[in-house]
Parts: sequence; C-alpha cells; structure tokens
Amino acid sequence: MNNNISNNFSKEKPENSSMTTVNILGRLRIATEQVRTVQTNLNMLEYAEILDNVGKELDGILYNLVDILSDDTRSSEINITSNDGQISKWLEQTFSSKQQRTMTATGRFESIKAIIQASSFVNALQRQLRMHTKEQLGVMLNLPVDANQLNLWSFNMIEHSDPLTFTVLLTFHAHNIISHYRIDIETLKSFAHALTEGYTKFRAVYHNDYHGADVLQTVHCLLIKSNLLNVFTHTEITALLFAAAVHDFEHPGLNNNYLVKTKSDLALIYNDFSVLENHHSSAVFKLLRDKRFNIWSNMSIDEYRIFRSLVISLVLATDMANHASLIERMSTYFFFKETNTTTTSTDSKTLLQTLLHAADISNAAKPWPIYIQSTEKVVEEFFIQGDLEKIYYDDNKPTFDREKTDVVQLQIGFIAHIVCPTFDVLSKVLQMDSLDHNSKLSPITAIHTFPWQYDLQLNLETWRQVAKDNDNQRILLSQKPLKLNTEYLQTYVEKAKEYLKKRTQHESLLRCTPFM
Ligand code: 8BR
Ligand code: ZN
Repeated sequence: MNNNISNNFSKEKPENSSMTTVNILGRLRIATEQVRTVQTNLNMLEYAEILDNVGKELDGILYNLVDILSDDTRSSEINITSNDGQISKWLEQTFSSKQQRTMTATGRFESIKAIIQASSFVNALQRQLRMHTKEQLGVMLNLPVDANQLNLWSFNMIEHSDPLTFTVLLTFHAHNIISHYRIDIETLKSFAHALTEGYTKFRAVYHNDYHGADVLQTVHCLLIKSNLLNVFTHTEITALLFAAAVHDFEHPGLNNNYLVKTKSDLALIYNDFSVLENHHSSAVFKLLRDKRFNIWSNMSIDEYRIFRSLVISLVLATDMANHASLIERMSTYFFFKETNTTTTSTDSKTLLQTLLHAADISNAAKPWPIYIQSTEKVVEEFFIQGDLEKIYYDDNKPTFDREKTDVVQLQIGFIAHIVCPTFDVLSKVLQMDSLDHNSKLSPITAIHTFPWQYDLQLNLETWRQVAKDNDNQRILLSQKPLKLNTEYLQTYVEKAKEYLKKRTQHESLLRCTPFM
C-alpha cells in the first residue's frame, strides 16, 4: 500500500506540535501536496487511511492556529467604511491598535464547547442566586431600589441618585460576595462613597458615577440572565463585578489620545500606554490600601493575588484600542464551537473581558430612551474635549468639533461597526434566560432570545431613518451644550419600528415560502 502520506506527517499529538507560523505553513504545504499527488489506483481502505491522516494533521494545524490567533499580544485591525472620513478615522484609531501586551492567564475553560454545554438555564446556582436577591437587603439598608429592578436589562440608572452605592451593595449581595468575604457593610458603604467621589472628581459629563454603576448593573444582568454563573469561579465573578464598578474611576472626561497629545502627567507616568485604564486600576488599588475602604481584608493572600491580577487585566482590556483583537479572539473560539470537530483550550479571561467590554458600550444596546440620554452625554463630553483642543492647543481639526461632527453618522458607525459585532459574538457564545417580561420600555424584547437584539436593531435603524431625511439640524435643540431633540427623534423611532416590523414579516414570509 502507498503509505508515503502517513510517513510524511509528524506523529506528535497536535497539542505538542511546534507552534511557529513557518512550521504551520510547512505542514500545511506537505498536507496539500500529499492530497494533490495521491495515486488513483488505491482501494477504498487506503483512501480512507490517507484521509484520516490528512484530517488528523489538519486538526493539529488548527490547534496551533487558534493558539496563535488567540494570543492577546497580537494586534488586530478593523476596516471601517463610513460616509464620513473623519468618523471612519476616529473609529479605526479608537477601536483598534497595534500595541503589544502580555497578560498572565488564570482560570482556563476546558473548551468553548464546555462553556456552552456546561449549564442549563434552570440550575441550582441560579436558583440560589435568585433566593439571595429576594432577601430584602434593599429594605434593610433603606435603599431606593430593590434587587429585582437591577435584574432588568431596561433598568435606567439615570432615574436614581447615588447610583454606585445601591448598585454595589445589591449586586455584591446578590452574588454572595458580602457574606463570602465577610465584608463589613459600613466598610462597603464607605468604599462606595469613596468610589463615587473619584468618579465625580472631574465632573465628566458621561464618565461619572452613573456610567460606573450602569456598567456594573449591566454585567450583573449578563451574568444572571445567561448560563455563565456555572462557568466562572466565584473569584472570577467577584473580579468581574469589582472591575465593572471601578473601571473608569477618576476619569477626567478626556480620552487617551488627548492625554498623550497634550503630554499630560498621566501619559508620562504610563508611557502613553493605556493611560486612563492604567490610572483607573492603579488609583482604585491605592484606595484599597486605606483600611476604611479595604473591603477585601478577609480575602486570602493567594486569592487576592489572583483577584488583583484579574481585575487589572479586565480594567486594562476596557481600553477601546483592544476592541478589535478582543472580538477576533472571541470569534476564533466560537469558530471551534461551530465546526463542532476540534475543541481547544480557551481562556475564561477572554470571555470576562468581552463581557466587561460589551457592558461598557451597552448603552447603544439598551432601549432607545436610555440610549439617547447616554449618547447626548457621551457626545457632549467629546465636544468639550474638542473645544479644549481648539482653545488651548490651537487645533483647527479636533477629532470632535461641535460645529462639524455629524452625530448621526457617528452613531451609525459606532453601532454598526463596534457595538453590533461585540454583541453578535456574545450572542453566539451565551445562552440567555428569558428576558425583561415586565419591561415597559421595549416589550417586544420579550419575544427575542437576547435582551439587546431588538433594541440594538431599533437604535441603528432609527439613525438610518434620520440619515435618509438628511435634516440633521432639526435633531438638535442646542449645539452648546449638545441637546438632542428627543421629541422629534421619537418620530424616527416610530418609523424604524414600522420598518423593522415589515422586515420581520417579510423575512418570516420568505422562511415559509419553499424554493425562494
Ligand atoms: P469607556 O467608557 O471605557 O471610555 O469606553 C466607552 C467608549 O465607547 C467611549 O469612550 C466612547 O468612545 C464610546 N462610546 C460609547 Br460607550 N457610547 C458611544 C456613543 N453613543 N457614541 C459614540 N461612542 C460611544
Ligand atoms: Zn467605561
């Protein structure tokens, strides 16, 4: 029998094979060469053996490739097309990077398959969690919000005062963090107050205590509505919630680009590298050194080391420059789940980072009234930066010029190129529980699988409807500060709803019609 083919393949197990790109390309070339030159006079058994060997070799190559692709020191880029060249440039510069980074891995999943298969919706842990949530900590501490409200995707943080205090207390209680680490409630309250002081220090319009609380609540919501509670360790869940709460601590309302460009102290301290994110993390750990705020005093030294390293890597990953590489890594893992052939070891950290990143940009995936309030704030913060660039740095072409920036195109670009791909990858990885059945804001979400699915589509479609009319001045009530005409925009929300309804009907019709 012609056995050349098996002789040419390495007998190593795929996991042990060398991982250099050159090695992989060489092995791939041998594999394709052998298939191309296979003799035609073989019997079925011989063919089968050759195919089996080729299959094994390709498996090994795939293992190696995914390890290379999932290496988070690699850089990724995104290609963006927007009607507005300046907006495309901003999206590309802000959400992709060639920066190099090494991070230490902690817990590992056996495989992406394990993530998906690990749990069913109704499981002991989740039931336990809901029990805890029902205990009336809110009543005990006289909090303005009850725990069940925080379980809603459509929860609107803006409607409540002192948001970090109740969100930290309720979410930490719901995930058993207060009792597990024997955290003193007064210390936790003092910590939440100190956190709020840091978030409000620079009076940033958007990156303030509301944003911190909102990201924490959103991460909590993603955890309790998905199958993830079974997948992560308690330390990982604690690190994720804590990182969410602190991830923009002491944000000055100016972005990394500005801090680097103006040679700020912070940029010099961190050598231009994820300047803000380094500061958020460093400053909060400094806060924890103070006994009055140290909520982790009962955590063991070993656990604290893992926890701290994880929190740092999660906060650093919120640098939007990591967006492209993060989504690429997450998609690579999903590829293996989809092909259903090979499983590969993957990193729980990547999933935790993706969850925090998604929560960080989730305002665009929330019901329109919540999203539009956040947008007004985030864009006004951009414009204040633009004003400063013009006044103090004689910059005639600031990234965000309140006179010139097309807010509609900015939002279309942001949602279509950044938010949708992020939530798409989450939709593929997660299984979600039933949704906000009592949501008044977007009742239609209840029939969809994911809480964000409908709102994301509606928000994007609304801006597309606005863009069609090309009447951007009418959507503004005031240019300085930016005030959007929400009443007028509501007419476009209605148009978008109609459009989506028709499109859904059309799609279901197509699905029911054979041979179309
Ligand atoms: P941080 O909150 O960590 O800064 O990351 C979120 C970033 O996403 C913002 O700084 C901003 O660049 C971008 N972003 C968000 Br969130 N909402 C946006 C919106 N509605 N329009 C444009 N960019 C947005
Ligand atoms: Zn943020």
